[in-house]
Amino acid sequence: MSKIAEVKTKLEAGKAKLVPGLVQEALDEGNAATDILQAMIDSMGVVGEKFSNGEIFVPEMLMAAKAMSKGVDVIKPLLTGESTSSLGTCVIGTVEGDLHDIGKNLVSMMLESVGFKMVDLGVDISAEKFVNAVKENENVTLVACSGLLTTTMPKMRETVKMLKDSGLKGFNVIVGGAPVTPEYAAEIGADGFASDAGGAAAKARELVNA
Ligand code: B1M
Repeated sequence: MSKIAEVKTKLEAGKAKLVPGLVQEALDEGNAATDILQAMIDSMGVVGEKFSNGEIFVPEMLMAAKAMSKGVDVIKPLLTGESTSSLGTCVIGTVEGDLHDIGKNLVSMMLESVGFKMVDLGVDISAEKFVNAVKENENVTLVACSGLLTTTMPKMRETVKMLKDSGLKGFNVIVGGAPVTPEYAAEIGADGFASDAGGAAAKARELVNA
């Protein structure tokens, strides 16, 4: 079995203690960090399918999530690098009612790598908290809202609306997450949408430099 395949198997089994070592071994074998990351993202898809099929339950999903986070820690320095530009401050968070943070963390990592100073509010963030963070931090040029649950998409709408109605200026709002579509992003008044972390960094740079 290839090292990447081993990473996938152990991640899907939620082996958080084994995954970081296997990720390091996969790197040592010459695999690209981006390929290992993609393999781990694919594995989370497999975990999601197993959950949908009733083969696993929330605790197993949680263990897989922990294993993924530990694996990402190993490759993070290779993916981010040193940014020299400054695109201002980005406030990022997962919307209210939603506890998923792996995608949000990847987006945060990529935004940092293209030159944003990141203020990560975490998960389950109300619209009001997003607005307060824009008020409390200097030079906020971007607000990034992540959401993974269809049930909390109305909270994303509420967040974008409250940010736009706040009277605060100088920033764009970008949204994303598995159930979010470009059409939905436009409908709720977001300035940008991306389907993955790399796309979020590209879109953010485009918005801020416009
Ligand atoms: Co949850 N969960 N979960 N879960 N979970 C999903 C999302 C689900 C699709 C699983 C399924 O049913 N197949 C489903 C949602 C269905 C729906 O609403 N459409 C689901 C459910 C139902 C639930 C619970 C309700 C289960 C329950 O309790 N009965 C519950 C809700 C809790 C809550 O949030 N209130 C729940 C709980 C959990 C755990 C806590 C156990 C755990 C999360 C732990 C954590 O994040 N620390 C968990 C996990 C791990 C998953 C799956 C398996 C994996 C999510 C993940 O990390 N993917 C997920 C199934 C799946 O995704 N197929 C599932 C990897 C990650 C890299 O991808 O987050 O999509 P993702 O991020 C991507 C893009 O979406 C995008 O970029 C990233 C990659 O480059 N992106 C952005 C994300 N944010 C962006 C922002 C941007 C731009 C792009 O701009 C700002």
